[in-house]
Formats: sequence, C-alpha cells, structure tokens
Amino acid sequence: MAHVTELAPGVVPGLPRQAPAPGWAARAPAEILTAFDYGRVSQLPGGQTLREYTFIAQETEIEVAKGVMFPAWTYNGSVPGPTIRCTEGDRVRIYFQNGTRHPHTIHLHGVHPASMDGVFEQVPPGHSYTYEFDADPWGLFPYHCHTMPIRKHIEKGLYGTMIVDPPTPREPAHELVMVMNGFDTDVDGENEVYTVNGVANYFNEHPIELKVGALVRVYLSNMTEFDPINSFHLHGNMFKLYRSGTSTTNPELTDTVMLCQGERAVLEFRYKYPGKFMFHAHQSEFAELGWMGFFDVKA
Ligand SMILES: [Cu+2]
Repeated sequence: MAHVTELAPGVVPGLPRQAPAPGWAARAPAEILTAFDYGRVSQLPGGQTLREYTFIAQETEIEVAKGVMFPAWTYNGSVPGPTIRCTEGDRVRIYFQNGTRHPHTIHLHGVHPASMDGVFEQVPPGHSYTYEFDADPWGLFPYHCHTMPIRKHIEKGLYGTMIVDPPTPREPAHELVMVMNGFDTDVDGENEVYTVNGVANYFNEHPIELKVGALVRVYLSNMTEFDPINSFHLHGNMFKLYRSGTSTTNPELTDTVMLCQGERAVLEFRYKYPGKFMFHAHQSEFAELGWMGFFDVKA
C-alpha cells in the first residue's frame, strides 16, 4: 500500500531536546486496531507515572480505498493517529511539532487546564508546543486538531483516540480500536469514502479473527466530518454498550449504536457461534461506500 510522508520544505524540527522519538509505527487499519501507544514511561519524584509522547503533524499521502490516494494531514503518519493509552492519574506530556504548511493544535477531550486545551495556542508551521495534564477521568476520549476551519482540519486526518484506563483494570479481553471516519476525495464538502481506521472495505478483504466465547472489547469513536452521525451494527450478536467508556456497570444491551461527531463508546461481546459475521454502518450509503467488514469467528 502506497504511503508517503513528507515534512513541509524548510521546516526544521524544533522539538525540545528531551522529546522521545515518536513511537508509533501502525499504518494499516489492522495495525491501528491493536496498537496502543503507552509513551515513554518514567516516574516523577512524587511517584506519579509520567508518559511522554512526541506528535509530529505531517503532510502524508495515504491510500483510503483501492487506488484512491488522499493528501492527508496526520499525527505521526497515520489516520487515525496514535492511540494514547494511560491510566487515570498518570501525567501525560505530549511534545507537539508542526511539520506542515498550516497552523495546527492538539485538542484533547477530558479534564485539563485551558492552556492545555489546544484552542488558543495555535502552533504555526515549524513550531512546537508541549501539552501536559493529569489523565482525568478514566474513559474513552477522542483528540483532534482545533484550528479553523475545524471541519477541514479534522477531515484531513488530524485525530485519534485516547484510552484512559480505570485504576481497577477492566477484565482482560481481545481489544480493538475502531475509528469511524470519511474522506472527501474530490473536495466537494462531502465524503466519497467511509472507513474504519482509514481504508474503505479493508476489513471486508481482511476479516478480523475472533474466537468463540472469547471476550471482545471495541473502543469505538466517530470522527466522521460533514455527516452529523455514524453508526456501528453487529451481525449475529448483541453487545454491551458503555457510552463514553466511563462506566463498567449497567450497560445497555443492543446490536446497533449511533454516535454523533466526536462521540464514542466501549462495546463488549462474545460470539456464541463460529462463522463469518458482518459489522457495518447501519446507514446503507456509508456501508456501500466502504464502511463494512467481517469478523471471522473460529471455533
Ligand atoms: Cu489542524
């Protein structure tokens, strides 16, 4: 799969010297599914866990459907960007370097000071900014660029997932990160392509292997621009739905969830029967334009 990253000409990396190398190599949707970026881990003097990340905004050409190239803006080379994984109470520090020709930021959802919100401190090309906050509260959060026009900066690919684990960990499971998105390939203000993790029909051609009876946990978020909602429908099964991932009790039992732009949910399920089961947007148009895939459940 073609995948070309270029830093804007004349942009000199200007990161603080203590910034770690970006530790994110996931590119294909299947890699993004199971890649978790725990950062460079150390201990602060008081005993608090410090997780340090380097995010570089890049101009990256990505293949969003067979033979369809898209001039994306990325964090560290992929759409969606790195999946930040930490635990409630951890100190998270993100060294952000803008290697593109446009100003950008990182706006993280969650509780943090205004100066860490990625709205007012616009980062010009070639400049850097350091975000630092305590992960609070636990749950599932999106992050994205918050530079005007915001829909352009999101649609171009500057977004990703942050999982803040609860202090008492969730039950072990086969965990999958799924980001629902779209791409406006002809610049008409509408999406021509819909995907999970960046490539249309990818999980149709590369089904996700599961095991009968094994607990599956999907961290699902909706970063689709232009269309107000997206959805996830599971075949041959029901899932427990924990909206925003901020609870582990009293789930709703359903087989379809609708998420507004920026909304997210944790889904848990086990397959009772082996075989191939479809999952897809329940908006038929989105499914037909690439947002569909299969679980291949083995006995
Ligand atoms: Cu931006």
